Amino acid sequence: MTETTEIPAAPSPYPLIAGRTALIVIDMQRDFLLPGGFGESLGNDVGQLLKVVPPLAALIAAARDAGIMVIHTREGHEPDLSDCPPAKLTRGAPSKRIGDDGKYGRILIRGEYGHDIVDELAPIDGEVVIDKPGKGAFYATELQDILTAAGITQLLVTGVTTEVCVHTTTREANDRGYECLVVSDCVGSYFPEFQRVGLEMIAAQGGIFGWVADSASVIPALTILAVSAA
Ligand code: C5J
Repeated sequence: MTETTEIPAAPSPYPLIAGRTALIVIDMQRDFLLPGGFGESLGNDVGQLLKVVPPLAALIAAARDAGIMVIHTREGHEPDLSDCPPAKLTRGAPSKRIGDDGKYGRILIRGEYGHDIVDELAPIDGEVVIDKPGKGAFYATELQDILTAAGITQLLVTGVTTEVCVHTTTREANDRGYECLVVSDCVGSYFPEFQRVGLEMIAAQGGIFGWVADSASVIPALTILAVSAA
């Protein structure tokens, strides 16, 4: 049985370890991705994020087949905004703010349609969904306790946006000792330049806070684990 395999990655091969690996899917929420939603109301091109959906759906399917734990996150706040710092709520001059009524319900508010994950990537029964008030998935959440209880040391990181919540979560995880591989075509930014530089930053300096590989490199390794586990 193969329990460890290597994924070709930058800056060096990444150790994929059965039973110690989780796939984390960050903030693939309607508010960020759908036309007419919050992301678009900020002037962003949501097409840059929507193109992540097909490769990420394939990666999630491969992870499920391999028995890899899949964890989803959602950025958002309580209806009374008690967990939204004023500095986050009032910053800038957007046409719509967190908590305002948007096309998909109150923006980034838990329980609203827009706050939930796009249909194509919906969690299945038994998968963990972390509701986070911040950009990082460790801040003010139960994520670390869940990973510790499951014996997870390796994280495959996906979702949006590359330079904000993906970076923040990867940096938080790296500081806590997790080995993070960011899957390049399964993360997305509204800004192509941020996508390119954001990925380069992770693997620079010998992998300063992680590894980077595309899903075409990750899925075959997951398939090896799936076949071995069968
Ligand atoms: C942002 C996120 N960009 N999920 N959220 O506000 O990256």
